[in-house]
Amino acid sequence: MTTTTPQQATRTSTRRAPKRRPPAAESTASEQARTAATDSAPADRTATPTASFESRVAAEHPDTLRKLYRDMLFVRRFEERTAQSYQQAKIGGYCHLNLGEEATVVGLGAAMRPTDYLFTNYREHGYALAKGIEPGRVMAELYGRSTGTSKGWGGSMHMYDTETRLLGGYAIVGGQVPLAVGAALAIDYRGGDDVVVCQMGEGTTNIGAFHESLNLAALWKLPIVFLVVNNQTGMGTTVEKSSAEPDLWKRAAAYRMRGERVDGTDVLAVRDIAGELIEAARRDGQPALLEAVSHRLKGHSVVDPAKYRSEQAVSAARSHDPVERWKAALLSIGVLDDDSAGAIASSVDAGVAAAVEFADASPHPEPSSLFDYTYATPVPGDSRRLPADPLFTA
Ligand SMILES: Cc1ncc(C[n+]2csc(CCOP(=O)(O)OP(=O)(O)O)c2C)c(N)n1
Ligand SMILES: [Mg+2]
Repeated sequence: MTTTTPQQATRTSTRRAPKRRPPAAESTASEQARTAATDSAPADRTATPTASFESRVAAEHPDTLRKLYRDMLFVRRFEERTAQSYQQAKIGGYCHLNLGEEATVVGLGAAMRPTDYLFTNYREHGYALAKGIEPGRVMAELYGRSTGTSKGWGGSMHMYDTETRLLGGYAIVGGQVPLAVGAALAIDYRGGDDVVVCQMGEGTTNIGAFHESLNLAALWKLPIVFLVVNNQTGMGTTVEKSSAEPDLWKRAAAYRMRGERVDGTDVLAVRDIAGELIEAARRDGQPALLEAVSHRLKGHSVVDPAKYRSEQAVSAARSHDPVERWKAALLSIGVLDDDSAGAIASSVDAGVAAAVEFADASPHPEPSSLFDYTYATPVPGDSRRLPADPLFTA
């Protein structure tokens, strides 16, 4: 496809030419590839899977299949243990779990390079693990201990780790989206081929900043993939009750961006399409939106009994359990048997227990360090008043 789209025709060059890619005039091939990809119809891959589940599984090395199972089971058991520790008052504040979303979390992790950046919402423990942060440091952050990812001051919703490039953990719905676009802009300016992935829930697609961010990402051709985890519920509100267009992947079309929908309970499907979109962003600066459809197995947060959910919705969620589904698939093709499944479960349980032990044995942060990490650089006149301090000092 060589026709000039209105988008190309009106693109102005007030911005500095990105270092990462050759100037437009010299990049005919990549421009063509990008235009073709943008013009190709967005796809709902849940409706038309490209290949059968069996043939996709058969194409993988058994070790890969088992590792995906182990990683998903780790997230599952880690989150179950987190809920237990919360009930024991070892963890405070708000706490949201990835139960039911393990295939999306692990599939995405398998598609990203270690140097790619990840921004998430507050439901991020699994993503922190998938990005490669030591489980003990993740649990320690939940426990509010100084060995945690944010030195114990962030808690469940504010994990952050520059080494593995998890740039948060954001409690404000949509707060991460403009920041992620800013990171993608920084990559574009500096050069290099890293990509930003910005995870969010489906409720977030109705926040103004979502639209502003997609617009800029498309206009400036930034290396970013927006991952919308459609667990079909924002707190207690269904996607149909909150979104005029509940096919969220179609929203990409408003920005001439590639949009895809994938079964978020199918770890291989998530890994493959996320990988494709991430590589297109890396290669051509082509941003994309990926909607991963899954089910939230429990309430919005650990204290939510989710009484608003019908029995039908609960049993639908259970029947789409990604970890059980994957285990059954691997057992049926002989990649797992009872012994190997048991060995994986034992090693996962030991890993989670070690994380809890590490967290529990770690010290609480010193109150005097409360303000040390609020800003990256000193801010004149910033208040350092602790809760019990007088309002005014003489
Ligand atoms: C700006 C803003 N408005 C409202 C809230 C309260 N709130 C917290 S989570 C949430 C629902 C978000 O749902 P979704 O984006 O689908 O994410 P999920 O919890 O399903 O992962 C709301 C409304 C908030 N944190 N920030
Ligand atoms: Mg949701």
